[in-house]
This record gives sequence, C-alpha cells and structure tokens, in this order.
Amino acid sequence: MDNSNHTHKINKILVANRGEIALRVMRSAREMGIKTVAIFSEADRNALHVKYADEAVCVGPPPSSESYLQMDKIIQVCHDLKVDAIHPGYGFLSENAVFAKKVTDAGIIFIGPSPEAIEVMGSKLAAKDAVSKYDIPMVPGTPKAITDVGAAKQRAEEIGYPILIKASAGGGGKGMRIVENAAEFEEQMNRAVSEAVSAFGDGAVFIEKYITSPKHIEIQVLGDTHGNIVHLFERECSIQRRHQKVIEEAPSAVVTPEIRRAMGEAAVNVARACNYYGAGTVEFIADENLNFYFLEMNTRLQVEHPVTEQITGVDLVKEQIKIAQGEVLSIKQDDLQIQGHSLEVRVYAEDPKNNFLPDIGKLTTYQRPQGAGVRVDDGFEQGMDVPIYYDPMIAKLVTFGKDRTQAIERMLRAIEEYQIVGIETTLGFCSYVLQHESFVSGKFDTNFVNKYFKPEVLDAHDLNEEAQQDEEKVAAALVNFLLEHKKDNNKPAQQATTTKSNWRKNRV
Ligand code: MV4
Repeated sequence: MDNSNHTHKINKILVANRGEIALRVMRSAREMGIKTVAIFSEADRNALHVKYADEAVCVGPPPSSESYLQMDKIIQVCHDLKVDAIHPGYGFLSENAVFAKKVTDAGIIFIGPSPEAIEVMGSKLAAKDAVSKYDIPMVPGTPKAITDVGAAKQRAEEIGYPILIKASAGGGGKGMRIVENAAEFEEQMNRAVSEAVSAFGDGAVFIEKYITSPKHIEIQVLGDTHGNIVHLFERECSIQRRHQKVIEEAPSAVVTPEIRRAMGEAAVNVARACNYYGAGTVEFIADENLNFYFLEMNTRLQVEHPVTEQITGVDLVKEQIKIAQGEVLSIKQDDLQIQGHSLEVRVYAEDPKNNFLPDIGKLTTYQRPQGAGVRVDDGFEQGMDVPIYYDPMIAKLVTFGKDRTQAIERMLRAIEEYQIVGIETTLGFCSYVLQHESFVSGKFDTNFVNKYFKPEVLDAHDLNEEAQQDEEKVAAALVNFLLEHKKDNNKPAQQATTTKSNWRKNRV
C-alpha cells in the first residue's frame, strides 16, 4: 500500500451537470473554499445551478447531446477558466470512460474513479470476470458471453427455469429477457441480442437464474488512491417502477447486522477487484431468504446518496473531492456507525393517474417542506418552468429520524407540507406507498408497484383527504358557533376557519 500523501489542492471545480446534483456538488465545494463553474444549455439560462456558481458558461442548445454531453467543449471551458477539476454528477458523462480519460489527459482532475475502473464495471461480463478471484456470491449463470445456443440451453436446464438473459453492456433493464421454458429460449435470446446490438452496439449476452421477487440492496463504498476502501452500509432501493427508483432508504428494514457485515465485505472486495477509488455503489439482489448476489457496480455518485449521508454523517461529495486531491481516507471502517434512519422520495414531474406521463409547465406554486429531519435537494424555485429536455425528477425529499417509524412519519408530514401547483407530481403516489402495510412491515420487493399500485388507489386517497377536510369544516363551524354564543365573553367572536388550504386538490 502506498502511504505517501502527495496532495494537489483543488482550487476550482467545473460541475458538468445541471439541476439538483449540480447545486448539491457546488454546496460542498463552497464549504471547502473551492470556486465553482457551472455549464448550462440554452434551456437552463435561469437555472439555480447557474445562479449559484461563481462563474457560468453556456455550452450549447437544449438537447444534452449538444450541450451537457459535449466533452471537448467542456474541457475547453476548463482551460479558459483555469479549472483544475471536473465533477460529473450522475447521468450525462459520469460513467463515460472516454471522458474520464480525456479529462485526465488534458491535465484536469476527474472527480471519480479511474477510466479503467469505469470501463471494467461498464461491462457486466468484465465485472464478473474481475471479481472472480474474490469470493463474491453471484447468481448461478454463465460467466462468459453465449456463443453456442445449444450449450447455453444445456446450462439453462442445469440452472432451472425461469432464467434471465442479460446484455453485458445493458443497464436499467435494457436487453433483459425472461425465459420461462426451453421452447422459447432461442427466440428470446435472438431478441435480447438484437436489442443489445441496437441499444449498445454490443450483442454479448449471458444467462442467469431468474430471481423472481428480489430486493434491490446496494452498498456505498469509498476508496482512496492509496488502496484504502470502506463501506458505508446499505441502501434499500426495491420500490421502483420500470427500473426508475421511487423510494430509497437506509438502512434496510430487513438486513441484519450479520448480513450487513457480509454484504459490506463483499462490496469492499468488488471495489478492490478493480482498484477502485472515489465513491461507488455495489448493487446486489437478495432473494426472500436474504441470500444476496452481486449484480454490478455503479462508478458514480448516485441519486440516492443523501440517505447514506444522513445515517452516517459523512458528506460524500467532500470525500470525493478529498480523494481526488490525493488525500488518504480519514474515515476508518470501525469509526462508521448507523446513526438513525433515512428515507428519500423522488419527486418526479409525472402524472401517476395517467400512466406516469411526464408533465411539463410552470411551477406556479412551489413551497418546500421544512422542519426537523427534513432535507430537500432540488434545482427549482416558484415561477420556474420544468423543461422537457431532461430527466423529469424535480426534487429529492429526504427525511431523517431516530428510527424508521420516525423517518416515515416525518416523510408523510413533509409530503403534506410540500406545495406544488402547475405540474402533476409523484408526491401523492409516494404517500400511498409509505402508508401501505407491505412497505411499513418491510416485506416488499421490486414487484411492489406492479403488485399494489393502480391509479384508482389515488382517487381513494383523495376522497379520504376530502372527507377529512369536510370533517374539519364541520369542526370549524362548531367552534364558530360556540364562540359566538358564549354570552359571558364581550369580545367579538373569533373567526375560526380551517387553516388547510386547497392546494392538495391540485396535486395527486
Ligand atoms: C435480475 C433480476 C432477477 N434475477 N437478475 C434489473 C436491472 C439490472 N440492474 C438488474 N435487474 C434485475 N436483475 C436476476 N438474475 C431482477 C432484476 C430486476 C430489478 C433489479 C433491481 C431493481 C429493480 C429491478 C426490477 C426488475 C428486475
């Protein structure tokens, strides 16, 4: 292990991203006394990340391919403004090994892992191969790309149906095919291959036993450039819809200290297998008996990183920056402790009553919730337009409590306080999930939304709220009546009205 501590102080960071994550990164940079540079597209001229940054440069028209994905333009901005490091956020160029290499070759620090680590983990088969010398639990399957259909069918027979065909270059469920029996194997495989070729330009596919009701549990890791790696426990991300996460939490309601230790150790070994440095996430699926299997590693800061920050007290962006400066990790595994429970709901500009159709428009009312244990990471303000060009996630609502019950109570309260008018959002949908018996008990898996959600459940929800409002009106009228008829009180009767506004009717 290299114990030298040659650091190179970063003075100015360009954030190659937009929205809430650009702001999130700049806040930590500012606390560290580091100057910030925003880039923006023509659609984001008035965005908060542009206002917040010390300097800002327009890099092109609204489509991300013409702005936020323009590698050479972004690197040129760094030279022009004497930027010494780039933080890529998530999405966009964050897991692009070519970009990480270009940045490094231009003499700029890439705040993230090495291009080699990004590349290895970008291929599921290369990742499986890299971790094979460690004792990492993996789903039974084929360790290499299928070249011979007959041999693959044989292997499927050994594993037992149903099996899953996956694209090596895949992500977000693309190129995945469930095969129920031998008869449909070849057809499904051909479909998976052609989907993989058109989506990723790489037709390599492999098979795995299909875990029908998995929990998605991931482990946050941090590694420095001196070979030190720690894990910061798990996040439970099973509440998702079409591979888009909806609610995340840390820690998981069902993971035991023993399983946590085993998963943490496996995650550290996965990171070690690719000489990982920076912040990363090792993804596992767990079956109903909590047998867990390594799926893949995400080589970026993730959307849901705040729940880990809440339960550990670690600022992950600051750690990323310190690691990029060449510092030795100051955190030791034994210093880390779970200090409470945290939940995150993703607020999407989508209409849950209309098949989650993305909604755009002006935020005519936008009031964030406040109070104990509430954190909002967003990039919008009242009066701003939600543009069509980018991800429909407008905010992340995060709560922290001494335990899971308190974190849920605070989330329900915060969702009630949140006032968004002008666009449809997923807040009401999240409120439904958080109150569902299956969520409360912790007995849920990745099928939760398919199993329990129909648009009608939100109508029932709304009716409850309206009924509640009616009850409050009756109570208010009664108070008025009593005050007005209180003979021994000479003061005029107080106006007792319900303090609840009508905003709820404008959202789901
Ligand atoms: C699986 C699986 C069941 N069995 N692999 C989906 C995206 C990719 N990250 C891996 N995924 C899955 N892999 C085996 N062998 C089920 C899924 C899966 C899933 C995983 C995590 C979170 C949500 C999911 C939703 C559907 C399917």
